[in-house]
Amino acid sequence: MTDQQHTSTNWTDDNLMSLQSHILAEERHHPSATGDFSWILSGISLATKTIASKVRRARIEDVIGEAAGGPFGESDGINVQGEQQLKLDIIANEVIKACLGSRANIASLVSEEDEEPTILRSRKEGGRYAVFFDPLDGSSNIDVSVGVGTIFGIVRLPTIPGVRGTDAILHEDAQMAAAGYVLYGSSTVMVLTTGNGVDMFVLDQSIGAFVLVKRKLRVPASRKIYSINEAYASRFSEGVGRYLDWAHANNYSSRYIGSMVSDVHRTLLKGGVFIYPQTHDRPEGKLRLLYEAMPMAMLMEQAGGCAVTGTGRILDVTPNALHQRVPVILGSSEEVAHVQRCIDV
Ligand code: AHM
Ligand code: MG
Repeated sequence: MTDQQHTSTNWTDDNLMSLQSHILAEERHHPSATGDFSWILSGISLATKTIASKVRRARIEDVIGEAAGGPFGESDGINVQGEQQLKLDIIANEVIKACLGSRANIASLVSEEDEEPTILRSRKEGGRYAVFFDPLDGSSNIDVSVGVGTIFGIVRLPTIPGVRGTDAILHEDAQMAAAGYVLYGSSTVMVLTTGNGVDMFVLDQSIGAFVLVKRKLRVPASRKIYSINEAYASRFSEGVGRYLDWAHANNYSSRYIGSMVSDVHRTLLKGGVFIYPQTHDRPEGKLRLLYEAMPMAMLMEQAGGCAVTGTGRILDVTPNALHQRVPVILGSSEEVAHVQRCIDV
């Protein structure tokens, strides 16, 4: 092989690359890297592999259905949003907390299933990050075997004296450093960004590892697909109504699974726009800012797409509560622009 051939070859494209080796390789490009991400992501990898196996065995192990109090912990079966928890929601939450609790650099965990953050350690004790997660998004679809997922965001906490706990998590200087989701679908897929593009991994069950299948994923700039729960049309704003009229007149297709991870995954790979807007009865929308909207927004922007609330970028929203909700419009840049144009009229 000539020198020319040697330097132009991207060796890793042909080689088997696990999530772990990928993160270590990425960190080598940053001389100041401390190994923080590899440590946290190995915990997320372990947790999501465990959840994947539980999701696949849910019916066999009889963990489909609603949670009650008792054997599944302190919960009375209703979460902080007032929503009925399913047994698997609680199991997935416990698995993630068990896998991340001992990671020395995590200060706190924020979960959809817990009213308060789990504070693990202070900054003096090494806690520099918060991890936000929705342990099992779309779990109401589990009993019909539709794809569900775990969404996560890793947030670098501000170093301001006296700012700790929930105040640090909600502080405007808290920075989303990494985000991703794991889709438990016909295959188990992890989509991840650490701020340097978006990479996709598939869980190879035979070796028990997430394997890199696609690096630097780009969302197509346009595609005539919208994804929205159109049954709520009479409760949408005029702007969203105008967009739907425009989309109908322009031969768009509709695709809505009702499981955010699946809908966003399709949008990322095929293009289009995913919309969960505010409705008259839910003026803030349904999806939660910290552990649903923000991680998906970071992924979409890193893949070249857009993610907005209708009044600005999702990533520019300063949170005011752990379980705050926001309207979500995300996907291909041109498709998001069409929605925005109709809202702005
Ligand atoms: P969950 O976190 O309670 O599972 O709710 C979030 C889910 C999303 O996955 C999905 O996009 C949305 O709720 C569907 O809501 P709707 O049934 O109102 O269309
Ligand atoms: Mg959710």
